[in-house]
Amino acid sequence: MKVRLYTIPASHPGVTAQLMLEHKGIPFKRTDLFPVLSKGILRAMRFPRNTVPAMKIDGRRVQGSREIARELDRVRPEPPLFPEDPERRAAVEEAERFGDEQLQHVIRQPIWWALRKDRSPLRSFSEGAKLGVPIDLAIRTAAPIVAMAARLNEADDENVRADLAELGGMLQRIDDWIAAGVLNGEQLNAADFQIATSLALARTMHDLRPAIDGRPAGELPRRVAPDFPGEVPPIIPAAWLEPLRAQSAAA
Ligand SMILES: N[C@@H](CCC(=O)N[C@@H](CS)C(=O)NCC(=O)O)C(=O)O
Repeated sequence: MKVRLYTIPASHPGVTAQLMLEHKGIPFKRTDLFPVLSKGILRAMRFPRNTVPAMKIDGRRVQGSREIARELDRVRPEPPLFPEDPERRAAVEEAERFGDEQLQHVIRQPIWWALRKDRSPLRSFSEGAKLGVPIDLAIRTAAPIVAMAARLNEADDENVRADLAELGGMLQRIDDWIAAGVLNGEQLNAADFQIATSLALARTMHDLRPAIDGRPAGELPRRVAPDFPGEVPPIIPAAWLEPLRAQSAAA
């Protein structure tokens, strides 16, 4: 089997795909793309959409973290990423969809917002990156890319404040799934890989880490994605964090 994964350094769904490949024991090569520029490159490579993760597997193109999970189960059934029992599978798929369609973006926006304000954490996110150019050069020339990525992701004050107000409820939902045995069970599933990497990216923000670490949701990224790169020193206004702090204290 010949597999190449296309991703962006520290892309949370990109790491999801990578961890699932590793979990399956499938050898693969990885190409890291620059954010924003990735969009044109993926189109030029005839992927149907312009986001990572994207994967070529024996010449076939598979794009999207959820599509990749299903393809990996198809080509290498063991260990399975979805339970066999239909009810349990439906629960895992619901959690996975939440991770993909809701949680990912609620974490993506604060990260781009923070990097736009201060690019110095970029180096920590580029740990182990394979961009094809020296990391120093990539970081020195990153300002327009970061500004564009923040704009394309609508990472403005208003949206980030709304994300942070929503995050407490999302963490509670994850705690509930863990309590119900849907997440963080003995055998890791596709939803674990999907959600853990968003939580791991959130934990890179020192402002968010305390609200995550003291609860069941905090165990998932430390178990599933302990090597997730990146450190973002405090940068978020205290008032924006208040709803999250209050929710975490209540939990
Ligand atoms: N939710 C989808 C899409 C993921 C997505 O939006 N990926 C981002 C990186 S985290 C991307 O490719 N962004 C393009 C860019 O930053 O230019 C998935 O899980 O596959």
